Amino acid sequence: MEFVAAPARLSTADATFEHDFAQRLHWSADTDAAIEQRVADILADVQARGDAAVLEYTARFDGLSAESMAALELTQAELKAAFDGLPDEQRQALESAARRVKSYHEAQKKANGESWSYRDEDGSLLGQKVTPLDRVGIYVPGGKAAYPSSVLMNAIPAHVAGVPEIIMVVPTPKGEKNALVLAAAYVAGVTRAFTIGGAQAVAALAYGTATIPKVDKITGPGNAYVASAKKRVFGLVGIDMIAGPSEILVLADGTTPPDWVAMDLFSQAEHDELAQSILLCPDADYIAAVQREIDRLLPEMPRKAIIAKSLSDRGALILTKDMEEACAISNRIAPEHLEVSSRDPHRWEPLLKHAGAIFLGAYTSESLGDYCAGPNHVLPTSGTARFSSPLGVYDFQKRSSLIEVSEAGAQTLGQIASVLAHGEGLQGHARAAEMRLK
Ligand code: HSO
Ligand code: ZN
Repeated sequence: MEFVAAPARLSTADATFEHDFAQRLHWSADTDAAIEQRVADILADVQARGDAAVLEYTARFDGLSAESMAALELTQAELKAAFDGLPDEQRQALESAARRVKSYHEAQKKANGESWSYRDEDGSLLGQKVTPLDRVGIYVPGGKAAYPSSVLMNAIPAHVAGVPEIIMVVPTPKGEKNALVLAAAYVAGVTRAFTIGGAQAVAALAYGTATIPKVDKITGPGNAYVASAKKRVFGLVGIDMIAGPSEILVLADGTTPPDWVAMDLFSQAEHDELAQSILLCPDADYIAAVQREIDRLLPEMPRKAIIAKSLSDRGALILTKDMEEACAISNRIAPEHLEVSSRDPHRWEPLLKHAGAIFLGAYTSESLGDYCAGPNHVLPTSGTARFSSPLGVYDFQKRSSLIEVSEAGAQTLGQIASVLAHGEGLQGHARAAEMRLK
């Protein structure tokens, strides 16, 4: 079977551009009502029956039967054995990636994850105290999207934030364990791990069972059932985000070898048929060259069927008037990953406001960011980079305000508060402030 990857060819000069552009970008995260109902039932059942319900669903959905939940726990010795059993090359790569991801998140913590305070003119202390969450749950998908790199990207920021207990769940259909996922859990410092998944695992983490500890927040990607379960337990626990299919947008000035750009477009397209790869470029000849490289390289790709479908259904090669216009369109898309494949990326970077991660220059392949550059690969998708940020240390911390009013401060603030409290008709508030006035 021959596959064809035919991304839409758009030009901002065309009268139909706005219409075609809107059609390409459209993605609906609508969940199906049948899934919603099944998830609601599973959550209620796990809440009522705990371990017994989780064991039943695990046997039914994953073909993994066990007598007790304890039998589905992966021991630290098992995680370590998985790590020790890897080929040297994989062990070293995991460790190097983990080291770099850790350094990056340590810098992030230093820059915006520390407590602070100041004193005002009355000597009152005002500040913010940052504390880690006590216990978090990390959902790691099984099957075709079992990514050890995602174990690192979720667990390491939690660890750096100072979370003392990190509970990992990973569906393990028929009991077939993924050694790299287990090894990554070992390297990243996961506290406990269970071979459970789906909505039942999210429920177990959110409500707690006799065996699975109740967590304060659940992070990590998952299928439609997991996403729906996370939305439903939000409020009882925190969640990170509901991530959509992967996206890459390459902003090219035409100076990068076109086969590099073609492969970068493939790198996200190969994740999922719904993934989106877009090229924005002011040079029509270069766009044609990238399409030629797409055609040449596609047959070599093991995942060519997925790539061809993703590029043909959701991909686009867009000709712009100039680089400025390309930057403006990129901001409208607010992509998960944005590559500025240009000779002078720093000229364009100030114009780029909305993107989960920005990769500067021809050497900065997005795939390096997926594994080992250091920044997190859990990023806002579907335009949500307009208002949200990469997963980070801050997602595993919370802040408490600190206030210590001095005797002098009680006079200054007491008068203001008293006036406003009377204005709101709240006597108790007013008198609490007034009692401290001299
Ligand atoms: N690009 C994905 C993350 C990933 N890639 C994991 C490879 N492994 C996030 O959009
Ligand atoms: Zn990727």
